[in-house]
Amino acid sequence: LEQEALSKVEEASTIKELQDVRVAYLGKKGPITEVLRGMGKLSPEERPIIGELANTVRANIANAMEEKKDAMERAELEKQLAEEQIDVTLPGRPVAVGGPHLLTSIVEEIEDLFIGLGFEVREGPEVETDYYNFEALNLPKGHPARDMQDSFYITEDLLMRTHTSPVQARTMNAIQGARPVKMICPGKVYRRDTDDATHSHQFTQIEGLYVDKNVRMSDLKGVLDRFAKHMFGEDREIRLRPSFFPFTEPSVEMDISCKVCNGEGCSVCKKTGWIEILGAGMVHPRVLEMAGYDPNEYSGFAFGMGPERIAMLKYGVDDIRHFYTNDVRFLKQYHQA
Ligand code: FA5
Repeated sequence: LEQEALSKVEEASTIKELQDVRVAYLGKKGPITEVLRGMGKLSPEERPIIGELANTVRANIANAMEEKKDAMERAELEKQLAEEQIDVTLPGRPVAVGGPHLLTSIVEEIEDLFIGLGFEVREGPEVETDYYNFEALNLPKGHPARDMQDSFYITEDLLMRTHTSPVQARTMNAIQGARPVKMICPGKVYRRDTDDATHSHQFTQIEGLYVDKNVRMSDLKGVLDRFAKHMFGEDREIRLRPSFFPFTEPSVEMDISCKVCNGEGCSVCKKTGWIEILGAGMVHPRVLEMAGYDPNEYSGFAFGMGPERIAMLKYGVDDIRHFYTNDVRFLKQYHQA
């Protein structure tokens, strides 16, 4: 019996089979239990001999099972370890890493420059009231200059802001002439412009405003000159041309001298050698007054630029739509390592 059971244990190839052998030989209905149960019928001389024999057989079978079970578990573990082995010498799989959008990088670069010049960064709502977008900027209802910025209206009094200039009005209005202001405001703006290589119906602007006692046009020119040289190189010149904005007087547009250099030398990027990048001027006395500043005491300058156009010039991007179509091949070219 013992031999038979041991060879069954040996043959068992799964834990389940081993369990079956245990039930068959050592279980309640198994032969050994039966022998032990029948002990009472034996003579007193036979009892210890048979008892001891039965117990030994039981212990031997149980030990063999235990060993077999251990061996099976070890084999299972080894198999698992072999299957799950990691080859640390294999090359890693590259993970796709994103990076800031070119426009984000340009805006941050401009912000850093102006923060260094003492400007605070402000924000304002993209859904704006007619009052702040136009009226507070000296553009009353019916003013023909409203047509310069064709607008997306939501209601009669609410629209998608057409420029970042309302944030000037909001900032000054909150202070009510109590102290100077020196801020820039980057953000999205919206116009009913037809999309083409240099126009987008939604684009970015960065507004700048400096109001204090004795702020002069030469301060504006100095700040803009620093900006141009920082963004495009120390050899760049700026030129201010007379222009018109209802919220500034006098108003100017700023051109920057532009050279494009390649292997064959340098040439100017436009026939004139100058390219326009922003609008600016001295804050109109009416605008100061409406926001609670005394124009006899305070003066200021303001400017508004389009960072897409600046990035296009700086990096030779030929179409503004590249900023908004999210073609990864375009975006990747400008990721810094
Ligand atoms: C304005 O929006 C004035 N608020 C700027 C200003 C601020 C003047 C403060 C004076 C004082 P303008 O409409 O010219 O001005 O737009 C300013 C800049 O935004 C332009 O120089 C250009 O760089 C950019 N821009 C204008 N329209 C578009 C467009 N459709 N797509 C992309 N960029 C545009």
